[in-house]
Amino acid sequence: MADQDLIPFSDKYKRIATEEAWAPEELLKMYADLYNSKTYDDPGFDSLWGFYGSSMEPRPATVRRKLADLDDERIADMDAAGIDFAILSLTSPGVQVFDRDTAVTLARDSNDMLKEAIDRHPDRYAGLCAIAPQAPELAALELERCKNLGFRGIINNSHTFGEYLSDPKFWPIFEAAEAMDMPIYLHPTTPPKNMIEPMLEVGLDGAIFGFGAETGMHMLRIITAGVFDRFPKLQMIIGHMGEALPYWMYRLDFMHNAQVSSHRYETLKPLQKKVSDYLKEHVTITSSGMAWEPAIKFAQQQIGLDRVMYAMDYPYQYVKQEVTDMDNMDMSDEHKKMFYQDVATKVFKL
Ligand code: 1DF
Ligand code: MN
Repeated sequence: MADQDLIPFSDKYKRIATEEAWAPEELLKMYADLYNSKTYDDPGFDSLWGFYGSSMEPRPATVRRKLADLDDERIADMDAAGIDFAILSLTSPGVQVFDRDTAVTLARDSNDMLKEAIDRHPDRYAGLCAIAPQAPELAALELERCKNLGFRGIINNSHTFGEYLSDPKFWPIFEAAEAMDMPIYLHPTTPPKNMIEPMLEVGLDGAIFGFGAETGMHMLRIITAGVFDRFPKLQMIIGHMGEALPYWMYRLDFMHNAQVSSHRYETLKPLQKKVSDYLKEHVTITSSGMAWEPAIKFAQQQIGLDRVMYAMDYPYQYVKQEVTDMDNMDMSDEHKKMFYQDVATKVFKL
């Protein structure tokens, strides 16, 4: 690679990338096997890993290779893009498509592998703890183990078999996350079977749109279920500029109040605060896959400068030009440092 292709490290801030995916080789093989077995009825999984798991097109083949590498290629890519530090998390759907026992074991093994990589590159990586929501009480125990291993938060790849963390059966996970002061990154996956069809039939189920629609709804379900009233110290993170929620805040507040006060739904209950207040007080947003100055500034203005941070979404969106675009934002160095470094340092206690 020619030198002029390298983006130099900045002396004004450390660039910390906060939604960076990895996967053990064995997990990639398990995804391919699960797809080929035709025993798992999940069109979203088939759409995602039927493609990324085996396609020989350049993009999926490169993604597979980069996902499994935690050493030379990944560090070289970070160096070339001027990324100082990466928060690594198990790629979507993580362990959330396997039976309970398999998922619990896989989460634990992948956390151990990630810990070893962090120990090899402690100045470049930190990690998020993978959990199996299929076993909420065991997930809470794994969190405690992860905390002791130095993990900085939790990765959850949205729904598990069409079930959402708004269901109280998952709340031991929130309880443990709050008690251990570990933020939960709610990362997308493809929508569940009963949501995906109108998107899938026209190719809109994945990262182009379906991911965001499903994950934004998941975050809303967590808010409207009263999770943050029950766990007032809980902190969460969502990518892709907040999965569109910042742009919706006005209408969310108006309509939530309108429906609750007219008792329209048994399931939509009064909350202590406005929907938008929970976003401002409990959610940090990352720029993963959305290196777009107007959206970043809007979120900084509406959610808070201390709640918007940088992410690249490696290896799915490894575009060095994005870092240059972010460097060139019409924004003070102080605020750029918050975006690239300070918010992540605080959220993940780096
Ligand atoms: C894609 C994008 C796939 C993201 C991902 O995990 C993912 C993609 C399987 O481009 O298909 O995490 N993303 O976060 O935008
Ligand atoms: Mn991602």
